[in-house]
Amino acid sequence: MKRVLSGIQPSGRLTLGNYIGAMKNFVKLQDLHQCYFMVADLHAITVPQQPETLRDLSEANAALFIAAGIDPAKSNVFLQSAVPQHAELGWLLTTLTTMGELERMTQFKEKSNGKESIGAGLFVYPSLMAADILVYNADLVPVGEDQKQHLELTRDLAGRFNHRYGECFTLPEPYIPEVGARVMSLDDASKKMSKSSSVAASFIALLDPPDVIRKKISRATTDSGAEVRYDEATKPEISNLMSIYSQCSGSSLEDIRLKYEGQMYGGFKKDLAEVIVNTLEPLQKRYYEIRESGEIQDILAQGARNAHEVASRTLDDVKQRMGFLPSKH
Ligand code: AQP
Repeated sequence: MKRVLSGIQPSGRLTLGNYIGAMKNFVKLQDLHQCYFMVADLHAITVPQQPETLRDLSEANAALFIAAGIDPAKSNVFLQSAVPQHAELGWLLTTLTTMGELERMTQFKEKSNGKESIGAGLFVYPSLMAADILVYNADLVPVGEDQKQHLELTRDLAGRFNHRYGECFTLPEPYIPEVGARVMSLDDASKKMSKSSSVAASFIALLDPPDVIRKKISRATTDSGAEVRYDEATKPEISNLMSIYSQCSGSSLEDIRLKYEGQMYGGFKKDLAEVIVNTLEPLQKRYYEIRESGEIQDILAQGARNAHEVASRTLDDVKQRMGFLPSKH
């Protein structure tokens, strides 16, 4: 049995990109491995957040994890901020990370681009992400394609620590879906679908009502042709819609191409909207039940207790190796 860690920032309402790129694999992996899934609230504050919104999104996103099929009897679901070892190991690993490594991170370049004032937290974000993973000695990290570079840095930091202080950390492997690892924006297929986008038409939120989903898909940008064919280079918009269709329906890209051969985009888009609505309907129903029941508080508390147990053992070992005196409390 391997250990699995992943998390999603409560920086917006979870999207179909988060679901296809990461959450579907969370659900798949929990039957085989020991899983830790966190609401990454400490990461979310690397860009400004309204306290009320952060609280609301943290709870809503945790409920969406459960609604999407994460079973609290199998997986540990918790808030990152409820397990203080993340932040402490984050600091220790920051001291092992070089400025050059952080400057090369494409997510930092994208998120800081054009901003006058850039928080230092955004810069050191990857060291905290490394701590999230290494504090559980995770073997596998289910993420979308955009997180691959951060995972590589995590492996480098684990190797660097082990080299300096002796074998302590497992080198984690990314676990990335073959189709849907990078779901693109509905209005611009050169950008990934993002939950923090200010353009609501660019993403499908997991809680979007059916009519909103239909409207967003019917307005999704496509090329001026009429061929439903997967080709990321020349038909990025249709390719994106096809991979969403494939991930939500289970049909292969080739089956989808054959089904819509000789048809215009309209019919394909109409069916795609229904495929998405059918995927999200049970999730939305379960979400509202969970919110109503109030059970999420207990789930998060139990998840944090279990996470704390493993994380504190790792941190004690790390601090002893680095030369800190044991603290008595
Ligand atoms: N468009 C996407 N396609 C596939 N996977 C995606 N993920 C995010 N967007 C897509 C995956 O979902 C997880 C969420 O990670 P995160 O919340 O730490 O931040 P992110 O990667 O920056 O995701 P967002 O939705 O774009 O958030 P914001 O807008 O706050 O930056 C990761 O596993 C990610 O790969």
